[in-house]
Amino acid sequence: MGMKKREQQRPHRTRTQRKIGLAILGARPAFAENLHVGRPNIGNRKALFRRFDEMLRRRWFTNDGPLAREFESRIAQYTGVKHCVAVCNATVALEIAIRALELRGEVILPSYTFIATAHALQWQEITPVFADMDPGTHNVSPAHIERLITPRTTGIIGVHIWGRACATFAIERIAKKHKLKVLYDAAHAFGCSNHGRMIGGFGSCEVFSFHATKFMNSFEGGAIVTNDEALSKKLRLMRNFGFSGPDRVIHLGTNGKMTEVCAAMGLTSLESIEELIALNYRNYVEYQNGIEGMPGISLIRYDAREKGNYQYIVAEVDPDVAPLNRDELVAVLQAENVLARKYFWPCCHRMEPYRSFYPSARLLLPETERVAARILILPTGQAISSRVIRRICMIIREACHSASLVRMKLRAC
Ligand code: T4K
Repeated sequence: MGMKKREQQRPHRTRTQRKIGLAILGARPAFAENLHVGRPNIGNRKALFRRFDEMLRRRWFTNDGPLAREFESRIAQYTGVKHCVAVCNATVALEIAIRALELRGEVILPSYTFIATAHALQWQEITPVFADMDPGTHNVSPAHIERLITPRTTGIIGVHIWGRACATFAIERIAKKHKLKVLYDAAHAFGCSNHGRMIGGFGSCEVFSFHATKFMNSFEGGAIVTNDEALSKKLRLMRNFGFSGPDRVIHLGTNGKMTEVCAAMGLTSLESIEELIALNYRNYVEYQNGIEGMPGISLIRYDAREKGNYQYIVAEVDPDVAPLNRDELVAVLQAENVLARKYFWPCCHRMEPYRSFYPSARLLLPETERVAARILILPTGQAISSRVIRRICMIIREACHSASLVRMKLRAC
């Protein structure tokens, strides 16, 4: 695009928007402290400390304790799924689920996901086969999945990126046709729905993450949810070394147990879930208003007919239209102590060991390559106020307005 056109597309500064100095151009950073993406939310502290006290009094800290059991039954109830197996984190949960489903050979998954999804396969010497995304949803493309199926394929892992459900019906149709198993990485999707049904009940099982950076956290933690009773029993055994009772091991297993401290935090977070979602939604709308009208910059949309958790503020920066590209905006924001992130860049196929295994994978993943270079994640959650969001949006607007200066400065650096 020509320089003149770019200049015309500069965002207009209205009379009420005063000019602000930019740290990248030498002004003082807008924020004295770092603003993180993924700053943990904290529920009712009194309730949390009460749970810690009870736990200390009981001297029962892990191994299927009462808090972990209560957490499991609350998660099952909340998602409307019959069985929940709480696990120490979602990565181990994925590893256990993959093994319990007896996946082998090749498993198809998106490259546009957190590295844990791929590692959980490779860790067990299963070949992850990366499929391209649908750029409209950022989720894996079912059409591409079907093209990647070989006689060695045993399963598909769909990932509900940003809490927007992947094309479960299409994926499950393909799986049925080719006799494959389906597991969903729902690390982003706790509290979200798909066609009016809570995520958790799709595929053979689904895995949630309750990591500290997730809007609903248990410090570290995860859960596998399923409506399949036999599978839930197997998962439970595998999570605890295969013990079926004292001194009796009947299955191969690992240590994937959730501790009582984590369950206490999880239960307390769960009690605040509606508040946290409402807060995330308010933040999302505030960002939406602040970013509106900026050429080439938009927030991804969530389907208002579905339940969402709005835990990620995902901006897409079109480098052909926006005055600054994604990487330039990240540099501008970081100078102001806004630690915006580029999730999921580089995508899995560009990270080791996959990068060495499949040096030309990018040729098969054009949409993933294109979209991953445009995504910018902004801070949200309890740690961020409306005033802070307005300021972040003003910084972006001002940087776009002074794009040539900013670019010159960045080049000089
Ligand atoms: N599948 C998907 C699709 C996932 O997104 C994830 C995790 C998983 C599977 C695996 O789930 P877990 O096994 O973790 O349960 C972070 C999280 O560590 C990771 O859980 C999450 N996805 C991913 C999207 O984000 P990093 O590498 O960005 O983490 P880090 O250390 O850079 O932290 C992110 C930001 O949060 C930083 O700016 C600092 C801030 N932070 C972090 C922690 C831990 C805090 O302010 N306080 C904290 O306590 O992966």
